[in-house]
Amino acid sequence: MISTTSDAFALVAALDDSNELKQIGEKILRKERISFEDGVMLFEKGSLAFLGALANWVREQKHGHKTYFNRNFHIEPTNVCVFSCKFCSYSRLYAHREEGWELSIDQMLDIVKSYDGKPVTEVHIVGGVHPKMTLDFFTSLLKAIKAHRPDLHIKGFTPVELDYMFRKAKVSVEEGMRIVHEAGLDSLPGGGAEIFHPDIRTQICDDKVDADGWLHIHKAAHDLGMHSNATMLYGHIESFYHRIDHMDRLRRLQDKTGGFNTFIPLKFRNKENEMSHIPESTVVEDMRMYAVARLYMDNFPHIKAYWPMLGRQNAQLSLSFGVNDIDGTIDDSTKIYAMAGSEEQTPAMSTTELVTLIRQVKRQPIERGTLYNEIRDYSNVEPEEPGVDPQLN
Ligand code: V47
Ligand code: SF4
Repeated sequence: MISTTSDAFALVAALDDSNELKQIGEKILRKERISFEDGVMLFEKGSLAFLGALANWVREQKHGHKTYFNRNFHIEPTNVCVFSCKFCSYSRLYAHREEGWELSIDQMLDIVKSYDGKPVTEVHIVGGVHPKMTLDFFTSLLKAIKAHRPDLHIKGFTPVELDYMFRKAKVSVEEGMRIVHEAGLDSLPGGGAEIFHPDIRTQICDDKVDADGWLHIHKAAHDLGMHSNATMLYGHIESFYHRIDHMDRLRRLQDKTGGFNTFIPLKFRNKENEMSHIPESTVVEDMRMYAVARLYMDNFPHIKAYWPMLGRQNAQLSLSFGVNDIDGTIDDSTKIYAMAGSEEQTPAMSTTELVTLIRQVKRQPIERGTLYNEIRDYSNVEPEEPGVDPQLN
């Protein structure tokens, strides 16, 4: 571990003899913001060791060894979708909707009820865009969940789903956000962002909400006091320039609102989709991605590795490359990544497994709520010991 800033300066000097990279490294260690060009340069020229040392330093300055996870489950209302994103392995076009699934409000409420008495704190609701699942349908769902379990944090719906619902209901973004918030929606997940730059977006997901529409919806949520996350789908046809452009748009909105909690780089997985001919990124590229994200997104408190997509060992590795959050128990309740070819075909981890995974790489496991309120520090809890923590599932 690099304990002091002077150690870090020495390390940066030793690791790289390119003057340009050294200057960027020193800027970071002085806690100055790096520029767009600096970001592209880090991707182009930064070695894994250089990026990793800096990103780990930033991570430890912000969070020490703390590594967050939560106890959550997903509800995927439908995989029928009117859109046709080329990277999506999960959706079935509306024209073939008999091949997909559509859950009723009662079925979704039954999923929530199946967690009665279990110490989950969050439900993550996300799915395809089904023309029959309207704003009214989802406000009824939100109200029903809140009536049943008021303390369960509902993180749900991407701007792709919200934009479609609001348009169909003929309400403005601001009005629509107010309606869903009042019905019980607590925060927004990060999905649907993909790559904002139109040169790439028009090639991979031409027909859904564009960058400005995505950012507008998150801004409207932040203006209501809600928090949200942001993702980026990387490792396909985008260049380093497009990745920095994407992060820069988010960084600028965050300067205005401060409403984002977490940035989540999502590795493109290539099974069973229209982009299957594109090879997946290597683990080295994945770690470089996390590291540059930590260095560029200076105003985002947290960087998350989503373990169902990355796999458990790579999620552990990412904790040395700027990541301080590995999402949650999930409970085998999402199909998005299994269908896209992830190693994790039935993603579920008990709290014991998550705690062990974090401890194995000498980090401090902290259970959090969705908004990063600390629920429990597992540093001194022996989860394997029977009887110590009756709540461990
Ligand atoms: O927007 C779809 C991605 C996202 C593929 O906010 C794919 O806490 C890789 O956003 N390869 C939805 N990725 C999931 C999401 C998310 C997940 C976990 C936590 C949070 C959070 C948000 O899944 C989509 C898209 O970018 N995706 N297909 C694929 N083949
Ligand atoms: Fe539909 Fe989302 Fe798949 Fe795109 S990524 S096709 S919006 S389910």
